[in-house]
Amino acid sequence: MRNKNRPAPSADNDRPLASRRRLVQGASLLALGASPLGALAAQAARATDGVTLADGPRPLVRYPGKRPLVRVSTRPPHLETPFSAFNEGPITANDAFFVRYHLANLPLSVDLATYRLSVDGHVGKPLKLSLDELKRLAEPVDVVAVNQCSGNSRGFSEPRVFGAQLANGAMGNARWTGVPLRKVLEHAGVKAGAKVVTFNGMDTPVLPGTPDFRKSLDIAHAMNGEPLLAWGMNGEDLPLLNGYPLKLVVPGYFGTYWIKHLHEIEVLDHPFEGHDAFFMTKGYRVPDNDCQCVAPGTPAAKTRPISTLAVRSFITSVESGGRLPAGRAVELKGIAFDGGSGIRAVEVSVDGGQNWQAAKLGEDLGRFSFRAWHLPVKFARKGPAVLMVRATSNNGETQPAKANWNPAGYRRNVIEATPVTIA
Ligand SMILES: Nc1nc2c(c(=O)[nH]1)N[C@H]1C(S)=C(S)[C@@H](COP(=O)(O)O)O[C@H]1N2
Ligand SMILES: [Mo]
Repeated sequence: MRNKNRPAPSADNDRPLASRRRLVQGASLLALGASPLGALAAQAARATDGVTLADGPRPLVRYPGKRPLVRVSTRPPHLETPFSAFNEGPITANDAFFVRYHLANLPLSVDLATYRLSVDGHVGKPLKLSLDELKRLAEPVDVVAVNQCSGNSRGFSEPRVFGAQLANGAMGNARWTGVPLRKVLEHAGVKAGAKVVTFNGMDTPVLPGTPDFRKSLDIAHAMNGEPLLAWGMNGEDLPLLNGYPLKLVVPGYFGTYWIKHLHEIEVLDHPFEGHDAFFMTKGYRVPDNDCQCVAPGTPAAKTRPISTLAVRSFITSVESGGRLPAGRAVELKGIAFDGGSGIRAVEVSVDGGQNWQAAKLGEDLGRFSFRAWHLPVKFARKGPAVLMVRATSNNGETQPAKANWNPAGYRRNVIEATPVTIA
């Protein structure tokens, strides 16, 4: 039961944490010295990202190691990638990658001399590893995978839903380098009867009543070779705000499982329950049915933890309200992705969904990655036009024409419509 004096924990389906307490001072985020985290965000030159949702215009702000990003909230930092960054290619640059935290006591620096990853619980040999020891534990592997927030695009939900009003910038695609979680668990010797594996990062709640941000994976998933303990992002160390020095990467799964500043792994021989399991048992849940949706405005009778990404696609070369020339070839460009079967086809409509043409797919960076697409089109007439894009995955899933709705605004994947002017 929720204590009345307790602030509501900020799951992506909940109201943002409202606490007036100042952030612990004294640590330093990169070279900025001892400053409250809020002050680390400098207003960027351009005022807003041009998207206005229910919370009003969204300023661009600058954090250490980041280009100007869209401010969703400051404490804890919640920053979106400006949509134009997705037109730079299928890999999202580290300095453009979105940032999401639930707890305001986040590590402002991490000292590798004292950092340790612990692996314990239902194992034969508990481990305490420095980052160097982890790197030597197994052959490093790479995976290109999309990290997308469950609530990405939630701000477009109709009727409106609670939670951070996000546009489409709470996603990104990177090449992650690390060791398979399986190798580390094998090293620790998972005992018979293991059920789930839990993950915890170094960030902690400001108030004692707020649950810690912990997530879990079923033992079979944890051992299937896909989840990675990653220290590398696009060939560099993880940016601090994206989880330095170590992040759990769960290809195909929503970002909520991708624990940042990972320092505790625990194997359980029983279900993960209680206060510590808030973000599994109360937050980040979807209606327990095929569409993971309910009739708009209604509650879900039965829920389950959110899991894999739904198939999606975007036009990136022109944004809503943009202008394109009439009478000559225009190259439309964009991205598509799904939860891990890979993209089979991308189709584009330039007439509001009446006719569809197949786009050309770009380089295949792996089934968990953004897949670039492009298509040359020509507009004969001047005036308004509505562009649309629709992806189909290798497992046959395609995007709905009408948005699915659920109370948290999770997993939105409606076919995007981009109104433009042909001039
Ligand atoms: N330690 C920690 N890890 C976390 C979170 C958090 O609050 N704390 N938020 C999760 C959520 S909901 C998302 S969407 C992703 C965002 O990853 P990013 O900030 O690296 O983009 O981090 C996940 N991992
Ligand atoms: Mo998220």
